Amino acid sequence: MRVKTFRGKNTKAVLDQVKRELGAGAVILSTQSKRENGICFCEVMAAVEHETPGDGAGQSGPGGGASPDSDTREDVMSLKREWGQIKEVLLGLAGDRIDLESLTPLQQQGLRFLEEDGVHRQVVIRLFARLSRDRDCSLLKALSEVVPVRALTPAAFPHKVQAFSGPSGVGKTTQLIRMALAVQKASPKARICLVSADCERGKGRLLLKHYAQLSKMTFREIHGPDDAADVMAALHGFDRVFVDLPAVARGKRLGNVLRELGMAEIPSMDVHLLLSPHYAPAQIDSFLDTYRTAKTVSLIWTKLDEACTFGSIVNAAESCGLPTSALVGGPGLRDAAPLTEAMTLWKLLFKHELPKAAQDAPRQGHATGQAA
Ligand SMILES: Nc1nc2c(ncn2[C@@H]2O[C@H](COP(=O)(O)OP(=O)(O)O)[C@@H](O)[C@H]2O)c(=O)[nH]1
Ligand SMILES: [Mg+2]
Repeated sequence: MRVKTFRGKNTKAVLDQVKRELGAGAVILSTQSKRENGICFCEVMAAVEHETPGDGAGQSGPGGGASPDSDTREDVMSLKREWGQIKEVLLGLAGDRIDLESLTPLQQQGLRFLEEDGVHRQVVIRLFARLSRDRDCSLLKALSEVVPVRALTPAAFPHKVQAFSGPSGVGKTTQLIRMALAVQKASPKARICLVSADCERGKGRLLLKHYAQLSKMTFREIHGPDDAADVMAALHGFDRVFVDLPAVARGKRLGNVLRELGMAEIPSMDVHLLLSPHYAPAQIDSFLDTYRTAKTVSLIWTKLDEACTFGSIVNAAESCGLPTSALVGGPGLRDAAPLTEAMTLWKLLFKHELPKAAQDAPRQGHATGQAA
């Protein structure tokens, strides 16, 4: 949900502005007449369910220009706090009605284990409800409905442009190189281009350039819309293009960054979001909010080797509905496994067993020779 505050001469002028910017579906949250430095104006807070193209979070001043504002962020935080409190009450009521004893001992043990491992109460309640409704449903089946799996292979994500997003240091550049090398190994003749759109941070850019040179792949940089247009014009010359996206600064969203870089219009682009289970739950919620775009297609979990609980993998999937596509259990180029089998994920969740490195796994997607 996007919340914006608009200001203008009078209510009608502001409501017209709300309609223009957020569309007819906007909901008015509050209307106030205010006075600042002797000037009277009207202030309207409005919300819209989905982000509209070209829209930036912020506040319109009396002059009409939108700019991020701490008041608006405060309003959003207060709405989130209120919603959190309402949710707590509802969950408390639902939780009181959970009778784990009505499930099989194995299901009870599974649900208790998930909750101890950090899976939110609301997800446990959802799983309980599913198991209670259908006595033949196994816990793993119920779980697979909450945490869908789609292996990070070219066949499962056939779009030519594959981009990697996520916070700084999560493992984007490393994962991009892994994937590019895997595609090259499976299809040695594939024409591959590595693109760094994270040009502020020299280290990642140089690493990509280095691997591109070593592996005879093309290397490009995107600093702004002109570079993005060049890459788009050259797309037909490549079979696969891998893009390293920048981490998003506080208060911004990836959608805005893609627009600023001129990348929002790149056709057939899949964006993967990399996260690590060792981020705090509130941090993961915030990253999901910041990095989710219309082009985001999967979650990749990295640094599993540094995490001690994995419940956030379930929570994030439940909250955003995106499939999990790969698990990364170490810094090495062979430490990642595309999730070709949901069982790998269940072993991680219930046994804390790290996925086998790509070279050890017998039938991992990248190595099976699927065409780029
Ligand atoms: N322990 C561990 N380190 C990782 C993993 N993935 C990446 N790294 C390391 O984390 C650091 C940051 O990775 P990088 O790909 O540059 O992150 P980026 O800033 O998101 O591009 C590097 O030293 C990587 O070797 C992982 O799964 N486990
Ligand atoms: Mg990087």
